[in-house]
Amino acid sequence: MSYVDEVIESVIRENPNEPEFHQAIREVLDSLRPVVEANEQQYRRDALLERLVNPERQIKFRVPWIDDCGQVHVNTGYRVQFNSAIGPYKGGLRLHPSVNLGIIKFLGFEQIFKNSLTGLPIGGGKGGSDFDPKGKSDREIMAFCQNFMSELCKYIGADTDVPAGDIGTGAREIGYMFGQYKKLRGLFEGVLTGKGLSYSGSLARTEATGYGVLYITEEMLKCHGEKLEGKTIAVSGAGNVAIYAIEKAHQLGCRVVTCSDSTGWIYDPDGIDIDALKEIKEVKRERLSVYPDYRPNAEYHEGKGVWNVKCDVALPCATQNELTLEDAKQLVKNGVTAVAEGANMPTTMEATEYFQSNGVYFLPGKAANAGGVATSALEMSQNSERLSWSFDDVDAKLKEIMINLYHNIDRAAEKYGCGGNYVIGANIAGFEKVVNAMNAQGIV
Ligand code: NDP
Ligand code: 2IT
Repeated sequence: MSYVDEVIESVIRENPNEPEFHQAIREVLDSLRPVVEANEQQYRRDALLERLVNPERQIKFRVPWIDDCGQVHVNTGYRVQFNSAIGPYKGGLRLHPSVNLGIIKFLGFEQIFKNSLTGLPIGGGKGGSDFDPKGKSDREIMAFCQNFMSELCKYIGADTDVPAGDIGTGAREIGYMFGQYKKLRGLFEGVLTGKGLSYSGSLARTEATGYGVLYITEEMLKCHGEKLEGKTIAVSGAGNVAIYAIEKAHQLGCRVVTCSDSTGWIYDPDGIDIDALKEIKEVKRERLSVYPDYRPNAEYHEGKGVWNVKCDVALPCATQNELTLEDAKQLVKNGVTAVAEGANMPTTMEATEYFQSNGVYFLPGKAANAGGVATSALEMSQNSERLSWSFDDVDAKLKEIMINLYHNIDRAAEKYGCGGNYVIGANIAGFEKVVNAMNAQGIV
């Protein structure tokens, strides 16, 4: 059996009941086959792949907190410190009832390669909790965040591990966590990114993931002789990534006709009204069902459905495995030409393969959504030098990073005879830098 297959099998055997983690491992290792085969003897001797697929450390802890009625609840907190070969662990904190160790491990594993692709010195990590922020009061959110940080603060630090936002963790949660870290550790340092601007956050971090998705998609289309301008786009999600992907798409002359949340989706033939969407989601924290109150021409539908709408470009920006083979077939039938993953692993493996074999340009999340963590690394730089850069400076750096990233994965795919396959290109390019650093640092 090949070394890659042996390692995939051992991961499945040793980590049962973690399907998302298996999926991420399989996708990455499958595409690393040409590199692994070329170095098989050395990699086997050094147990390189075993070291890559096993987190350096995984922390699991109890998070008790008190609700507004005086009832105590207990959630589970996680931080998986996956790989620090190229820098301090870096990656978001997900707060969602679906969170379990396998989901955090899949996200942490992906983060290693994504962070490597940014070209910046950040290792891979991820954390979160099965706490559900929906419907909670501000005080309850604060109580949870403070108790979560009371334990997490023992394991993180500006030069050790720097968490940030992800699903369910936005500026409000980061603020409460930062306050608690500072109180317990007595340190005002860049221990979290996505901080508010009044306490050393970075301009453009809020926008970065969504903007980055559009910058890289524009560059990819340009290199294939096509223009992004004028395209009709379907977006899923209505959170941080989706909102700023829609905003940038409109700035670049596209029309985004859909968005969604976990209860339903919107079709707005005139283009999603970004001010209304921000008001609903960022200010009032409401469901999308109220969107037609702002835009009488728009339709609200319960359940799933954004991928049935005719579009040129699809940007899944909600969650893992939200775009299935059936959805991919419908999108191809409707003439989609490009798909870029704003979320982490939103496209199932079968759907990805269907896009690729039907000539759709496909950018995987670890490339397409890397602008968020890249800008987090820029926030770390600003914190280290105790300076704040202008919005335009950060945005220009973000754009440059996304353009370089595209060319880097494009070259890697070409080098291994898989031109245009950005899944392979991203995995190989991300892997090469991490392996180089792991080899240089010995068996640790
Ligand atoms: P938010 O919490 O801001 O928004 C998430 C959106 O996705 C919401 O509209 C939410 O709907 C929807 N959603 C979440 N879970 C589900 C689910 N199980 N089924 C259906 N819809 C769901 O998160 P982000 O925008 O920050 O994150 C979105 C994706 O992007 C995630 O995959 C995340 O890992 C990834 N990502 C985020 C980055 C960042 O900087 N924030 C950077 C790179 C990737 P509802 O509100 O109803 O739950
Ligand atoms: O998935 C991701 O890249 C994020 N949630 C952002 C991580 C970060 O550290 O900014």
